[in-house]
Amino acid sequence: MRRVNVEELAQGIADGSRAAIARAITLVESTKPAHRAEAHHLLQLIAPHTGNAFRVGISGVPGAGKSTFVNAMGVKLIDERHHRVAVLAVDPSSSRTGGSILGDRTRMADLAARDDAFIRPSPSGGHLGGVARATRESMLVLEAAGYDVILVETVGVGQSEVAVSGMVDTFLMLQVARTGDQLQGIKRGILELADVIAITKADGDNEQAARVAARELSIAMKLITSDNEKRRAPVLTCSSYTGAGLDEVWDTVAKHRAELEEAGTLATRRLEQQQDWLWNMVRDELMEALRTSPEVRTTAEHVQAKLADESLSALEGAQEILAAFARSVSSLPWAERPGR
Ligand SMILES: Nc1nc2c(ncn2[C@@H]2O[C@H](COP(=O)(O)OP(=O)(O)O)[C@@H](O)[C@H]2O)c(=O)[nH]1
Ligand SMILES: [Mg+2]
Repeated sequence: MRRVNVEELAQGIADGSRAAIARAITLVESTKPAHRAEAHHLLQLIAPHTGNAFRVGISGVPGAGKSTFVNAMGVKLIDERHHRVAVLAVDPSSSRTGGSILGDRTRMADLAARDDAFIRPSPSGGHLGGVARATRESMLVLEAAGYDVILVETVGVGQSEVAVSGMVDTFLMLQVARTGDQLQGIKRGILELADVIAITKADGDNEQAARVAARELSIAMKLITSDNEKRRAPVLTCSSYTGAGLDEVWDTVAKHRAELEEAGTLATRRLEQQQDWLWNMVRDELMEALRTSPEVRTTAEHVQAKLADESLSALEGAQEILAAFARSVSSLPWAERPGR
């Protein structure tokens, strides 16, 4: 990526230029130190124009119908409710050439054709922390560009759910019912993150099974939430094919957000998210510095060799590696340099 004029980029975002938005997202996705510095500057410039969107997480096991749902719901929100809709994804396993994204692209063709939609696939590769950071910063770019609904699709394998619930206002969980089969892929920890649950593909032969599943899950949610103060997530059914139930799902999702706002908990929730992010970023930067430090690498090789011939304990080895890290810290861009 060639060098960017960050002020110009911020202006382009404010003007809603798709090219500027795409470039800004590419910039915040980059992990190169020079790009990170530019990204920080950019995020500072756009900060006053962020935070105004309704941030919604959408989760469910692969094949649950998330992308099809996002397409149908996104089109509805634009055409009928006059929103501007941005779609992001958190999928640490994805690669840009991989099948899942191509699949998503075709499943979201109707939405992609709308002027008021912006769809960005998950940043590829890397660890969850990096992907989540890029997604969160992309969300800020899209808010500054005037998108007022941000849908964040996640892959439904656990950790990415937790990351996404840490960046959205309302978390919508999609579930599928299979005839004669109990609900698949339900983990209690994940269900507890859900603010609203929808059983998808409630159409044709599957409609009845979806209703039964919704009833069962509703009862299960009662049990899960009975032991704490947590509000019980409502369970609905919908079909992205027929459109049945989509309005109810959105109304329920919007109601959750409205309740947060009325209770004053939206601000609290976002502040808690900021605090989590603060420490996530500190942890990520530290791990990255540790991973890339030449001193640490050299020392680690020694330590591992000594561990192998039992001339050193793990405890002593850890101390040596930390000492090597401490010696290298002063050369890091964010390290304070006392006495200068
Ligand atoms: N019958 C029916 N099939 C659906 C519906 N939504 C999605 N599907 C199908 O389910 C499969 C998985 O959908 P997809 O959106 O890619 O799921 P994702 O992996 O959760 O993003 C595809 O073959 C879709 O055509 C629906 O509302 N009704
Ligand atoms: Mg998908």
